[in-house]
Amino acid sequence: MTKLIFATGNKGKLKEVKKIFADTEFEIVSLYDLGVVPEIEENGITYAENALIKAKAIYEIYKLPVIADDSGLSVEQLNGEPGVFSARYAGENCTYDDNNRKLIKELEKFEKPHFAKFVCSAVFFNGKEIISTFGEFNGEIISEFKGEHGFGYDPIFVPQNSNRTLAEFTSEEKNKVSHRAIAFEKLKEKLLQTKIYG
Ligand code: ITT
Repeated sequence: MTKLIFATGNKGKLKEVKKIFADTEFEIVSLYDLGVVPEIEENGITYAENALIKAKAIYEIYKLPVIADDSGLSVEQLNGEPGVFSARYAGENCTYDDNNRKLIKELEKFEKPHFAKFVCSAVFFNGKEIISTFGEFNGEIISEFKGEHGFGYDPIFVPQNSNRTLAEFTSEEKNKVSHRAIAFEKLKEKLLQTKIYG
């Protein structure tokens, strides 16, 4: 097995990405497995920059191949917000619930539907090579919470052509269609094609 450290403190992401790599020769090692989940300052302007900042920070500690993702929600009527600030939309140390309530409140003054998309920029870094991929997932934000699965904005995000929120999807269903699934499936393919890992 080839070890790949996943540079995330987000357990929801970790669960999803572990499943995506489950059928490969890659073993996803989490920061929790390693016992330290460092605070990394995400001061990039784009998702791709932030993903690489996380990957490089963890590579510098362990000198092993790393994958990372930076992701978020872009709402059309809010000109793309919360965007790269999705994790801290309602302020430092806020909960997913705080973020969802703030978003619903912000959207009260706009007509429905509130079109939105999740985006995910995934990256691999092994000290030399960088591989980046991207995934998007369209839907709309609703003003009530539904479902118990997933994390983050999933309970208020209804994917296009669905009548359920993403939190009502099972993890298997979400992992077939989500922004993260798209980005990491592409990353997996590129890693297998190029054989540069290690
Ligand atoms: P790491 O940086 O440690 O990976 P994080 O949660 O801070 O974890 P990001 O900076 O990439 O990750 O912010 C992503 C935020 O966007 C996340 O906290 C959610 O609020 C939201 N988000 C991203 N993907 C999501 C998904 O699949 N479902 C729901 N919300 C999502």
